[in-house]
Amino acid sequence: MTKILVIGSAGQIGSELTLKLRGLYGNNNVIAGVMELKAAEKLDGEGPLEIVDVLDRQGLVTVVRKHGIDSIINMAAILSATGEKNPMLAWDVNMNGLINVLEVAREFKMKQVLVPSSIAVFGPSSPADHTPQETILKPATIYGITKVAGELLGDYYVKRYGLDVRGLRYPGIISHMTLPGGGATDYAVEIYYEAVKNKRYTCFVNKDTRLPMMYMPDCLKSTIDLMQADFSRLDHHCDYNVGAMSFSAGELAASVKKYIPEFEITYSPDSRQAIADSWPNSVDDSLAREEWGWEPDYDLDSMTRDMLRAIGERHDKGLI
Ligand code: AKB
Repeated sequence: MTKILVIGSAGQIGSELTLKLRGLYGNNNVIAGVMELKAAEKLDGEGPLEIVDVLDRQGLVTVVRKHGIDSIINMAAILSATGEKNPMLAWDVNMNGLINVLEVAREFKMKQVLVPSSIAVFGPSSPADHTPQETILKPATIYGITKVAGELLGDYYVKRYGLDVRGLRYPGIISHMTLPGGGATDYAVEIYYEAVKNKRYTCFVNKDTRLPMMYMPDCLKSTIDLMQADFSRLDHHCDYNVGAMSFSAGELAASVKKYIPEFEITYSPDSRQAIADSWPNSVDDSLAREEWGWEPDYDLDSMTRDMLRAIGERHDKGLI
């Protein structure tokens, strides 16, 4: 039986992925790696929990030995907006953290490493619509630079050491269990919370800003589908485009308004506008569809209904 360590288990994707994997592989076979214990409330009592700082290679080795870890999912990263505030921190966590994970995986001859990439690998000179898998990668953010380097590094470990490293380029991920932390796509989550709580939202990108987005159930599905794909069928390894939906901030607001007619939105773009403007409107994910059968389930309105239902229930219980 495989033993998976999820680093960044308290984060937006890590928290839900850890629970999903525990459902698939058994609670004791999925170890939650968190930076601090209090960040892991949602995972409490569900299975093993360890303090893992991706920058502490020796600490990582100790956890790997203790649990007989044979696969690592590295969700620890500094995202785009936070990265622009602290570029050296982004470089340190995203690059030195990744090298630690890859080196430990190599040393322990692990079965698999999964390292997410992002649409942030693209930049202003990449084609904006239906952005191809193979195209110009000249990102405008430090986060994007680390993600391009991370994809190349992962591919290098596949070729040079025969390590099974995989990754996919997440679009903006929308979810209601754990808030995202410091990305330029965070408005697409905030809007739902503010619509439920206050019936109004001031959006930090303008109405016409269009980005690729994905609902959490599809994010989990794409991640697990790629993890479980037959390695011999993969031509690419660390850089799969995965699309689900693409909408402007105005279209997102219109979708919310269908279910909360009194909802009002205003637009007040800040420094995150430039980051969003440097990313694609939509991506071409035909390779993921061909190589490992990728297919999303949610569109904008089905996601909106589910987000408003889930956040509304928590609001009614006084939990948010
Ligand atoms: C961010 O906004 O930085 C992330 C991403 C698209 O990778 N959500």
